Amino acid sequence: MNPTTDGETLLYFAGIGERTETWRQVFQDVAPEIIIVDRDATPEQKAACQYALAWKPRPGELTALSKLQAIFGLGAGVDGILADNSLPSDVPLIRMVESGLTQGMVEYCLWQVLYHHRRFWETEAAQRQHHWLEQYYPAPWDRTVGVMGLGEIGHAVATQLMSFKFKLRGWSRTAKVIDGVSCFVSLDSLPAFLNGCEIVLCLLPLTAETRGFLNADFFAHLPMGAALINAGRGAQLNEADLLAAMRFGRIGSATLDVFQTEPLPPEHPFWRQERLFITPHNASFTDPRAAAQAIHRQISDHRSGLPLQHVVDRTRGY
Ligand code: NDP
Ligand code: OXD
Repeated sequence: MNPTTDGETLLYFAGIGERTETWRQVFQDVAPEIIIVDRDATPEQKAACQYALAWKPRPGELTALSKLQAIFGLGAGVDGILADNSLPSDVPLIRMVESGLTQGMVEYCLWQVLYHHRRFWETEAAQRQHHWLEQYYPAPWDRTVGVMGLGEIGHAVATQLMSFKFKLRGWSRTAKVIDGVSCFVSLDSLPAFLNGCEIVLCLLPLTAETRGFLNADFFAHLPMGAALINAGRGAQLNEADLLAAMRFGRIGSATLDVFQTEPLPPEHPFWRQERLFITPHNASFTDPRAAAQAIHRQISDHRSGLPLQHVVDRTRGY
């Protein structure tokens, strides 16, 4: 059901179709004054929307919203929204920052770092053979783990890994100081960051600079047998280069949550690659209730003349 438009706060939902009702319900509970307008609304109803909530809008979809004052991304990554070349350039785009999304990523990264650190697939395979495997692994303080991206999520992940006493490195575009993490900055320091990095986690946004950047050159800086965990975006990875690096043993094991094509097609060679672990882009989710609360706060602030938070810098791309 779409609303009348007089004097109301209207939020256009350009998200994932089957979830519209969930979001409508959540907004009704959390912020009843914000009315969800969906794709089936009339052109007049759409034109009256002051705000939009989007994940991968259809090209041109948001240009119909002539009164738009801000676009909220449904996720932390806004590449699916920026992919629309007709996106109004003067409307602020806000990425999702909410504690449930961050916490899910922390859980996922911790799980996967420990999985590769302890090579748990070996004990799983041994169990299937009824074999009592003698397995040895280094102490975490002898294991170097690198976190690429030290933003909202990368910083939280690095902090959690620190409590497990790994030798931690971090890499970002601008300089950071994080207690217990050796921080590296920009492309110039990438070789030094990767040199000796046994487990590397990619938590970068997809931008012009990061597209295709997990490639043969990148892998060549890692020690033999390194583990790669990519929960950033699939387009950051050169998939053929990863398969070659795994055949050659440069990459000993990998976990991928994100792919060039999602869902990953059944015939994709990744499904058959040994020691390559796949999760279906579910490292974390935006929690609708927490997100509705965050958007409600932002809209209230915006309406009172306060600045919006987490606005994407369109020139940087994140
Ligand atoms: P932030 O914007 O808070 O952080 C991004 C980090 O990446 C920053 O530290 C930034 O550096 C760094 N960065 C960006 N570009 C470069 C570059 N060219 N070189 C080096 N460092 C760079 O984003 P979030 O932490 O909230 O999210 C990160 C990404 O995680 C999202 O964009 C999304 O793609 C992915 N994600 C995936 C999910 C999943 O389920 N798989 C769920 C949630 C997020 P600086 O600090 O210097 O600006
Ligand atoms: C995100 C995601 O960017 O879920 O939030 O991928």
